Parts: sequence; C-alpha cells; structure tokens
Amino acid sequence: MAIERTLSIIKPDAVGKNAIGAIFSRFEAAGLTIVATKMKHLSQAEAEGFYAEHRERGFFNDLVAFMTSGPVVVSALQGENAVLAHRDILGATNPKDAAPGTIRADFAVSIDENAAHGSDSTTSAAREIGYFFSELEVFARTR
Ligand code: IDP
Repeated sequence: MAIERTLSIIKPDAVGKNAIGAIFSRFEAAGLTIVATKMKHLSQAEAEGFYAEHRERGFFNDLVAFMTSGPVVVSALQGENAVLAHRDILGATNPKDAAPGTIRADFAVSIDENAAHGSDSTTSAAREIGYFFSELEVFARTR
C-alpha cells in the first residue's frame, strides 16, 4: 500500500451548512490524516486557475461563480492510497448517484454544488497541493 497525499476542498455549500467538522471527522475515520489546512475565500483568478482543465466546459463559469461565493476549507490529506480512499468517501460527482453514507450523498444537493472536491490522481494531487500550500505548510505527520 502506498502512502499518498491528496487535496480536499470543502466547498462553499458545505461550509455554509456548518459541516466542516463533520467532514473532517469522516476523513479521520477513513484513516486519512490532515497534514495541512486553511480556510480561504478564493478569488476569481484562483478558482479559474484551479479548474483550468475545465475551462472549455459549459459549466465552467457557474463552477467558478460557485467556488468564489463563500469561504472554502482546503486541506492536504495523507494516508494509504489517499487519492482513492478520499474519493471513495466523497462519492460520485453527482450526489444523486453517490452511494449512501458518502459525503456528497449526505451533504450535497446537486452536481453544481456538491460539497467537496478530491484530487483524481497522485499527479493532480501534487499540483493541487502545491497550488494552495508551500512545502513548509504541509506537515509530515504520521499516525
Ligand atoms: P470531481 O469533482 O468529482 O472530480 P470533475 O468532473 O473534475 O468532478 O468536475 C469538477 C467539478 O465541476 C465537479 O465537482 C462539479 O462541481 C462540477 N461539474 C462537473 N460536471 C458538471 C456538470 O455536468 N454540470 C455542472 N457542474 C459540473
């Protein structure tokens, strides 16, 4: 089993529902360790840069507007197979398809406002963690 890191974003809808602690608890219950975290209100340029791969998609402007609509909580999570382990507990992108008990099934109402983001590969994770955190802000914690 590989020890990996992945990026989590608790999106404005879930922050607005006061669900930060509940979602953090799920990370820890799944064996993931929070090794960096901060609350931030993304600027338009930060949100556009983060989602640059989706720039040509029809939902891009709505996604950027949503992600800049309120504060988010960005975190780096570490653990065995962290990328997949995190996406498993997030559930499907569309909460209507998300398995019962997943974060998106429990905290999201629509694909546009789906509670949380998780990196989709170790390559994306490295880029996304570097997008929000300096090396000094990510702690080499072990459990
Ligand atoms: P992911 O967040 O599960 O990795 P992606 O396909 O990378 O899903 O899409 C990024 C984000 O863009 C999604 O989390 C969702 O908020 C939004 N999104 C994706 N597909 C659609 C869509 O068809 N309509 C509206 N928003 C979408």
